[in-house]
Amino acid sequence: MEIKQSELILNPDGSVYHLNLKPEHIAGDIIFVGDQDRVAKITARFDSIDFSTQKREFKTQTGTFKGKRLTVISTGIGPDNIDIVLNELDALVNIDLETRQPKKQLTQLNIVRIGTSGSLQEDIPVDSFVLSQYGLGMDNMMRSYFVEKISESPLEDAFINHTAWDIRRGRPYAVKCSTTLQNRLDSDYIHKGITATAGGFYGPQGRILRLEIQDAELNDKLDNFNFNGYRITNLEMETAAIYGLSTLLGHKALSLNAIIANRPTGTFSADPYVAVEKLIDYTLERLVK
Ligand code: R1P
Repeated sequence: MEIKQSELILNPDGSVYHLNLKPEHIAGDIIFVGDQDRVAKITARFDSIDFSTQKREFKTQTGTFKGKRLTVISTGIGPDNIDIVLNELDALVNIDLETRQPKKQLTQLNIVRIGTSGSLQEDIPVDSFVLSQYGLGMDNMMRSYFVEKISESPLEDAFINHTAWDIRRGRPYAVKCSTTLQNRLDSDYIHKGITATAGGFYGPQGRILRLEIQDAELNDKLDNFNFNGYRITNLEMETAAIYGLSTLLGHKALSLNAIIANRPTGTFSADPYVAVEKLIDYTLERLVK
């Protein structure tokens, strides 16, 4: 069935609506960052850049690093943007944009997020790195899809019981990372665990400024949650949605975060850019290994 113009919107030049990309503009290995300024920080290390574009918060550059073709794209902030970025990237490889038909032969992308995040554990200090073995979405974005086909319901149930989760906030969803990418990008000194993903920065992440929040104890409950030895290491805004949509669409995804804040101790990195730069170097070297 042909996908209608209103459902898969293309720009006059044939590129996908928000990302302004055509199929030839992207590599099979894609790095996601939140901040659009982080894109150039990564591609400054490249041998060459052969494509650049930007629309709104979605900046893309494709080039080669040590001979490997890589695309870097900024997703902006939050799971709503992940819905746009992943659906449009998938359309670039898995939908014939001329005939508007899904392809029979599907292409699998490798997606690695290089993000920043707040730690929920005292022993995961600022300037350390976290690899997300699971994304735990408290943001509901994936509930528009059948995420339960691929999500980890025992983990979700344990989390709901532990936090006395108010179901009016929607059922949290838990999705595992790609173990293939984990094996490529892991190392002993990287902290590992569950990354909780919130749909906002203040109330949804337990920050109280002037408004009362629905569960002021939520961060403490996240901090002491344990599921079969897995604890919640950190809290940010994209990982669960990336894992959910990538897995449903048949792509591989892994999220790495530089810890720039420690919520239990109330500390913030003296220079968050240094940790991000180190994580960029680490990730690029592992991707070309
Ligand atoms: C909030 O300040 C933003 O920073 C974190 C959060 O997930 C959110 O996107 O990640 P990035 O630095 O990758 O954007």
